[in-house]
Amino acid sequence: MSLLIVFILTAVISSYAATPKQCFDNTFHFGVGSSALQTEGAWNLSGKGESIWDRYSHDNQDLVFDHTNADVATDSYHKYKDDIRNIKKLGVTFYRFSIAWSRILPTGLIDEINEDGIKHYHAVIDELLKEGIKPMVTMYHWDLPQSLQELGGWTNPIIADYFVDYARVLLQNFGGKVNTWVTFNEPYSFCHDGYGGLYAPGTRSSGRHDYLCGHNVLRAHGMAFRMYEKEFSHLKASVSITLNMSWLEPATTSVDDQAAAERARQFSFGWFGHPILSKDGDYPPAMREAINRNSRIQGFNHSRLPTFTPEEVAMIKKSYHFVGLNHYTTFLVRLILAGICKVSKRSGIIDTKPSYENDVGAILRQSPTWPKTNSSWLKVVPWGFRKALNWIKNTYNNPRLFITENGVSYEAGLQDVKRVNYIEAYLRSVHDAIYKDGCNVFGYTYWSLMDNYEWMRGYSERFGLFEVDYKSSNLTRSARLSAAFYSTVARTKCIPDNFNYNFNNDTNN
Ligand code: GBH
Repeated sequence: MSLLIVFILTAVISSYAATPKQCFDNTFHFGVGSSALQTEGAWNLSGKGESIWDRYSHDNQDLVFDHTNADVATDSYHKYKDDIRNIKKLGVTFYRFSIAWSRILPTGLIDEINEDGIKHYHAVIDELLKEGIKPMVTMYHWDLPQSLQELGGWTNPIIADYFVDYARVLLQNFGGKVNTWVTFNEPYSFCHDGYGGLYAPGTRSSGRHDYLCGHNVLRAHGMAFRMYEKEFSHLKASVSITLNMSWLEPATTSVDDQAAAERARQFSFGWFGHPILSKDGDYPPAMREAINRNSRIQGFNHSRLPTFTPEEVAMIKKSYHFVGLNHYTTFLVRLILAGICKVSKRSGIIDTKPSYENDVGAILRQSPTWPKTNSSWLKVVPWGFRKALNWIKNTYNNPRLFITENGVSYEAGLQDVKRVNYIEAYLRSVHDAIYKDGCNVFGYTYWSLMDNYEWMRGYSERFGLFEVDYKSSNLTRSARLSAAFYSTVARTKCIPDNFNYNFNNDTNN
């Protein structure tokens, strides 16, 4: 009996020793991320204009889960030095954060530049550079100046010109110090959830406003990228866009569900990925066909999906130096023939209401066996990450990818073993995608540096490596166990096999 135990132990130990440690190349970057609205606070200080999230959270308290707003958030507008000290402690090499359009241009337009806003971001960037941390700056992380929303926001084509004006102001002022730029964070989310659903501005026009938004965001991105090439290429910066992709796995092996899953991928990542990354450009054919057909049946004279001119297709195609990817979770996809039905008065046949969901013709759910987190939409499915990376590799000829967000929310508490396990499992999946499958991934960003304002979920969901004590008057930040774990990864570029659960946990304010 005891011999047997010794034998098993030896086998287990030697199998551990035989597994090579998973390490990333020395050139692989590790960092952490955040966004302006979710952290800065100071929503109306020093000349900042109102954004759509300021307006929406003030006017619709009942829609925000804990009835909060981002007026103060983590007060990073004032506490950015503390934040940067924490980033420094992690030993990561870059910080991804966003600039608030309405802090630079309070009305959204360039006739009025807020010098205090410019000064503020210079101070943040200088502090990062002083500490040897590279800034990666997102130009737009959902916080549109409210005055532009009054013109229809992203549904009005003129906004693309205004965005280019804003992007130019950023490059003129910060281009000498920042060499990695992301034009947009997750257009899928702010167009579909924002214009098609309940996120700000909350127009709830699925299958119409969200497509208009996506169209103008693609134009704005392409135009900003070409403006960079023409006016700022001497800076030798990298300009990218961040797209999100949940892995979409067919719910069954049936041909219908396989096709529905691929169509759902084309409608989500492909909506923005195909125009920018594919050889032919323009919208994915599957998306064009479904929306044109449904629009016709529904009695529209024009497709609800707008059309690019050939010049626009060419301008948008290949408008990137690398692609940013946000990935969190996986869904199972099943075909639906008709979602919300009505009988068409014109044709008499069963018809669907105009909506994105009915255009996709698929229904998404998650397996009850997948581990839960503190976000209803986020289940722990590490293998989905590897599949998503491989799908992008195979669909778009292996573009250079930078993971701009990956992370998880759990309940408050510093002993966040579950978050450590999530990061470890997802990183192993990324490692397999790179070293076994040849995916071209060159960086990883944990979301988020610290707990912050989670949009419609207020402060109730916590994604941070650092915990924020919202009850303390100085919004104390404290390192979680996961901060220690991630710090080990960032410093050694290896996923530790035997993680030593110790970290210097002095808090600072
Ligand atoms: C990212 O979006 C954002 O870029 C980041 O700002 C955010 O903090 C982070 O995720 C964590 O949430 O409420 O069921 O309708 C991730 C994509 C899109 C996922 C909106 C949640 C709403 C799901 N998100 N979605 S639901």
